[in-house]
Amino acid sequence: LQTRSHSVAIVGAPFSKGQKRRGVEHGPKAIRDAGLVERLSNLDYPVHDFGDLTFKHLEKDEHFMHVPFPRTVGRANQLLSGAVSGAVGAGHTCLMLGGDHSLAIGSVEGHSQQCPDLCLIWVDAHADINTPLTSPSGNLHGQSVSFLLKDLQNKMPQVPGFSWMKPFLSARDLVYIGLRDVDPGEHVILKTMGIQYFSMRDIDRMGIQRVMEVTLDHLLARKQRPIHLSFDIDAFDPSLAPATGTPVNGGLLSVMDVVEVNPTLGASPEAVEATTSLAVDVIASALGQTREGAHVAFPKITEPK
Ligand code: 4U7
Ligand code: MN
Ligand code: MN
Ligand code: MN
Repeated sequence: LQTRSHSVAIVGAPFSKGQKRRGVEHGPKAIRDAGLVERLSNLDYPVHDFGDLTFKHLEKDEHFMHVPFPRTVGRANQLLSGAVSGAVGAGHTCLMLGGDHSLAIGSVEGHSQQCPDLCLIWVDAHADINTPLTSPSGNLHGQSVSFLLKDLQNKMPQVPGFSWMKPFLSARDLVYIGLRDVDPGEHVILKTMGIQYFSMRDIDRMGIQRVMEVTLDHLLARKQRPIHLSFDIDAFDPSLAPATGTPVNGGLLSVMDVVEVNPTLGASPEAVEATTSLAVDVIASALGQTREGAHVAFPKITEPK
């Protein structure tokens, strides 16, 4: 019957310029409205909601090659980086609510300011590791990881808006879970860099329990270190739900992103609600909620008088 050693800081990032569909900027509000703070409080976490960041759209922001809004996305990530770094520096576990997945650039970068030895678990249907030169769409939410990896540095052009950061992550400090839609260029990158990944097919064959064991062994066997969990809601498959229960068991989860929740895309209010409550479920699971129930706040079995 312990009390939580960590508090959770919520950082909302209502930003959508890393891709072409609007609506994903409403993600933070939709996830909060699905009862996030109450769920975290029920898990006995002190919650510090830092509110939403305010992002500017830059007026003069020409495409870079076929990449839209590079400066706007770069600036947004610079702002987010500071917020995440501040929250982690203040001792919180940081929960970043997106917004589109380009925000992982600033979130992971800010985390690395405080924890240079972090490792990254990327749960997603997509690898988001296109460079601007391999990207079929140009969209930066499909390129986030390429901005983080040291090993890709000589394949990356100078994208305007990103001169504030340098890549810092090694390929061996990254594991993907849930891949089922990888572009040809991305596949070459994954293979040549020797990045560990588990596709949906691997999960079907190995089971999620084994996948998590191998993932954590790959990342933590040499030393214990902080985990950054970047969770794209489009990864969702019911079999993945338990995937996130594990990282926290060692108390290591340091920053979690929950991105790509777009409440304007649901076919009905029910479909939207199903998605947002899944988002809250996955956050609660990652922060230690178990299916047998939370049992941190019940001091003693009640006795008859
Ligand atoms: B998300 C894509 F081409 N790979 O690069 C691309 F299929 O953050 C999709 O994972 C990227 O949702 C998806 O545009 C980005 C495409
Ligand atoms: Mn995705
Ligand atoms: Mn993604
Ligand atoms: Mn998406």
